[in-house]
Order: sequence, then structure tokens, then C-alpha cells
Amino acid sequence: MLCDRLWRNARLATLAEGGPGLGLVEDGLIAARDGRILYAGPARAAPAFAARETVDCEGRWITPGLIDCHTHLVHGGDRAAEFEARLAGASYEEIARAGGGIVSTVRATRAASEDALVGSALRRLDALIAEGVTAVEVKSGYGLSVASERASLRAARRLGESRDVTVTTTFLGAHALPPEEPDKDRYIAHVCTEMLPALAREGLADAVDAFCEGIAFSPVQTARVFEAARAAGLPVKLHADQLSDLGGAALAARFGALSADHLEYADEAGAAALARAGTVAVLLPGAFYFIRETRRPPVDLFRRHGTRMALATDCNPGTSPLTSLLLVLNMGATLFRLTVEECLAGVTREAARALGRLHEIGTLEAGKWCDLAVWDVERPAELVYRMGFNPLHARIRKGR
Ligand code: DI6
Ligand code: FE
Repeated sequence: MLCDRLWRNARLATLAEGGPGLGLVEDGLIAARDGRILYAGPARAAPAFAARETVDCEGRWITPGLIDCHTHLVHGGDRAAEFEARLAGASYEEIARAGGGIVSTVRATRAASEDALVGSALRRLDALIAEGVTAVEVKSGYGLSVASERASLRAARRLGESRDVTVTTTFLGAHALPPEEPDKDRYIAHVCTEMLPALAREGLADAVDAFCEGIAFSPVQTARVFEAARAAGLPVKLHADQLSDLGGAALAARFGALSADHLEYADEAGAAALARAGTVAVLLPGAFYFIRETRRPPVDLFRRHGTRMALATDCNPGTSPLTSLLLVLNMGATLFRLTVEECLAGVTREAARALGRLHEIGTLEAGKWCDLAVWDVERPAELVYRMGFNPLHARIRKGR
């Protein structure tokens, strides 16, 4: 059977559904044609392939390419000065009153050209790509006006044109109140009737997100955004139960959301609802760590109810200025007590599910895009065990 490229003498962690653990194959082989996987499995069971190019992996491990399913890569400025003020004892409230917080990033984002937004985001994206990331989700949410949200989403799309990476965009207009609008209901009405329909018509958003929290928007306001997303034919995600239990997980499940994210304060009813709805719990240990949160997401409840769990960087300038998905693997285990299998599934199969793309990426199975990460490790657990060390040997996207 003809194939374009063949990787032999490899150990595979396929993360295939239904199999035990990581879907390990000791003496494995992967064949690709037209960018997609023809075969991934034991060499002894493989068809006889005639390959244009054969790669001897010399016994190295191969996982699916890593997927960062929750980022705010596109934004202007940074919040280092705010970080310094907080270290000196200033509270969030004092910083917010002094014009800090999300609003300061909104000002910097609005002041930046679309090219500048692309340029600064590319530096953060390159750090992720260097660690084997082949797909990334990128949210808007620092523009908070039609023009600036449009620029942010256009910049996000351009990241996928500027690098060999799959970009999924998410409209997060319901992230915070813009400085010029004091009324939350009036702003949410503007998001639902003007911003979301326009950006959806322009094909700039693949999904819609909202920040359901006391300092952001209520469950009722969030539901309005979700109704508008449904009317525009877009799937939804939710920043849910990050700082308090507003029933965000159950709300996301009620709307059949792709994912509910953060979830430190989610309760058992929320965990069960997520499991029933097939909504992925996306855990964000970088934000938990950076804001020095003490309440961990209820991982035991997710396990008990069969809630799928993913991991992501939540790369954003305020609560998670983090561009290492490998460090997130370690944090998932060390801070949230996830197992190695849960961590690795969380940045591959379950991250793909959280983006509604499991049919095309996230596992090493025939028919999916041939997105691979080849590692210089003795066992997959090393990817979770180490901190600040990058054992990537090679990154392949769509077979190349
Ligand atoms: N939750 C967060 O932690 C970030 N956004 C959100 O919905 C904070 C964003 C920022 O502080 O810039
Ligand atoms: Fe976030």
C-alpha cells in the first residue's frame, strides 16, 4: 500500500478511545498519506507499505500533537507592573480602581494595530509550538467593541496563516464590561444583538465563550449570550465557577457546551451535569497557581461521574501569563492530583473534544490528521514529571 511517509521503530501512546490507559504500542508504526494517518499500531500487524520516505524513530515515543484548548494569546500589553504592585501588597480592588486589571489590557489591545496583535501573539504561540503543540484555541475578549473584537479575531485567524498550526477561534465579548459602558445588561444586549451576529456572519468565530462570575456576568446574562450563539449556529464554552459557585457548570451543560473551564468551585450537581451533557471540564492550573487560589477543582467528583477532563494554559496577561503546556502537565498532576494518563489525555484527546475536533485530531488513529509529537523520553510519564525541560525531538503536522 502506497504512503507518503512512514515512521517505524517507535513506541506509540495513541490515546485512542476505548483502549486501556494511554493506548500504548511498544513496537509501533505510523503511515501517512495526504496528511492523514493511514495506519497507527503494531508494526507486526501493519499492511505492507511502500513509502516515499521512511523515518527510523530509533525507539522514541510518539504521542498525538499537543493541543492547547484554552488561550487568550491575542492581547495588547502586559500586566507586569500590576504584578509588582500586588507583590507590594496592593489588592485586586485597589488595582482595579487605579485602572488595572482586564480594563488595562482592553486599553492596550484597542491601542494596538492588528499587525501588532499578531506580532505579540506569535511570540507566545512560538513558545507553545516549540513544545509540540499542533493545535491551539485562541479567544478574543480584550477588545469589547465590534471593531476591536473583530481585529482580535482576525489576528487569531492570521496566527494560523503565519505558522504551521491549527487555530480554533472563540468570541469572548462577554469577558468584562468595557470602560465606556457602566451597565451590564445594556452591554450584554449589545454583545447579543450587534457584536456576536456580525462576527459570526464574517466567519471569524468558531465558538462563543463568556465569563460567568460575580465580577463579570450573571448566569442570566450568560444564558442570553448562549441563546444568541445558538441563533448564530455557534457552539459555546464557559469560564465557569472559577472564583465562586454560580452554577456555571450546570448552565454550560444545559446549553450542551463544548467545555466548561476553570471549575474550582463547581459542585457535584455541576460535575454530574457536565458528564451527562458530554461537556468537557477544562482545568487551568496556571491560573489557579498564579492567583494563589486554594480551592482545587473537584477532580474526585469528575472521576465519580465520568466527566471528561482536559488541561490548558489559559495563557492571558492577568491570571495566567503561561506559555508552557508541558508545565501545565506537571501542574495538572502536582497541583490537581491528576494521573499521568489523565494529564496526557487532557492535552490531546480531551482537548480535541473540548474544541469539537475529536473527529480529526487528538489521537493516533486512522483517518485523523497526522499530527505527531516525537519525544526523547524513556516513558510517557517523563512528560508530566519534568518542569522547565523540553524533550521534544520532532513535531509533525498533517504528515509533514
Ligand atoms: N478568567 C480569568 O482568569 C481571566 N479571564 C477570565 O475569564 C482573567 C483575564 C485577565 O485578568 O486579563
Ligand atoms: Fe481564560
